[in-house]
Amino acid sequence: MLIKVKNPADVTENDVTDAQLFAQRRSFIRASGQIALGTALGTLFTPSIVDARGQPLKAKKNTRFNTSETLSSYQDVTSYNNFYEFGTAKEDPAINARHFKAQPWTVKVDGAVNKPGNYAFEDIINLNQLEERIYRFRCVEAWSMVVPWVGVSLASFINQFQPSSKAKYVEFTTLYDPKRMPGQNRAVLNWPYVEGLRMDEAMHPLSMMVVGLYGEVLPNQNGAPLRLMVPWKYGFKNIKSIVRIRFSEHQPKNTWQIAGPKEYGFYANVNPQVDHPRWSQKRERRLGEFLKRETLMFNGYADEVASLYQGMDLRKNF
Ligand SMILES: Nc1nc2c(c(=O)[nH]1)N[C@H]1C(S)=C(S)[C@@H](COP(=O)(O)O)O[C@H]1N2
Ligand SMILES: [Mo]
Repeated sequence: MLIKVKNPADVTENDVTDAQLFAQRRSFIRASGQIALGTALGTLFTPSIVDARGQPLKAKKNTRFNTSETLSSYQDVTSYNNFYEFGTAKEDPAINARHFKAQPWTVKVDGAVNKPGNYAFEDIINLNQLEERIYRFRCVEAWSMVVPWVGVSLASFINQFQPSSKAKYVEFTTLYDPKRMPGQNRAVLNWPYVEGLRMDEAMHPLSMMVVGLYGEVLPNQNGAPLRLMVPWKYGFKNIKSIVRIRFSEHQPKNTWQIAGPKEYGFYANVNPQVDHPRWSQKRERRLGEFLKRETLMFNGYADEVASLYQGMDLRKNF
């Protein structure tokens, strides 16, 4: 079934939070004891749930991908999330994904590829070859953060499957399991969540397959056990909890494009000159900061990626 939602901001908590989920959240907030109120975002209500930090991961700092900008706090990065499979409010994923089990995990690889198959997570991610990269991250909703991600280059990850010359695009799919992902019981999006990249975007050195952050295993709410990080694109391209990777000749339809084709395109490159139909994209609020800052073309990665889009009308290809 295909239900159209206008955009994340238009879905209020009341629309999507049933009584049971609400009760669960209340009792959790009571149990957690500590509640952080009044963040820079004003109305945000953030229970402090980050008590069980993840397992440490060994990762080599990749100094080529760095920034002198202040890192967003671990607390912000792990408690202010978009992951509609676990609820549509920013604090929902941290609460509702607490007991999600991201192991064992299998990824299906198919389509235009020489080594298709069902792969165990351990067989496609070498935990001894992880690197840390600090990237800016910019949500289409005009908030942003700076995060030390841990993972591998998406190119090296993809190359192990040997895509064929017919592979012009790569499509990623999130787990569909409403028992484990309670948000999928509501038709707020067309499940399962799907995203895609053009092959040259996927193979770009900035693109990353992420398995951790802040030197630790990826928290469930951030997309455990593996999610994309393509830092010059809006946040929604960075699909979480991936179970399928398909190579194809044709441009895939991504979930947000299906939900609102006038508002969300395939490319979703951060572009301050092209407004969202209902709000400006010129500025953004960095989590933890009060004053807005200017949004940079391609999220500040123009020198690296602008050539990928040479000759394309970025107003049409938004
Ligand atoms: N499967 C899935 N992936 C998803 C989403 C989602 O709802 N489901 N939300 C996207 C959006 S809109 C954003 S901004 C980022 C948020 O990532 P973070 O919670 O790690 O900051 O995840 C993206 N990936
Ligand atoms: Mo987003």
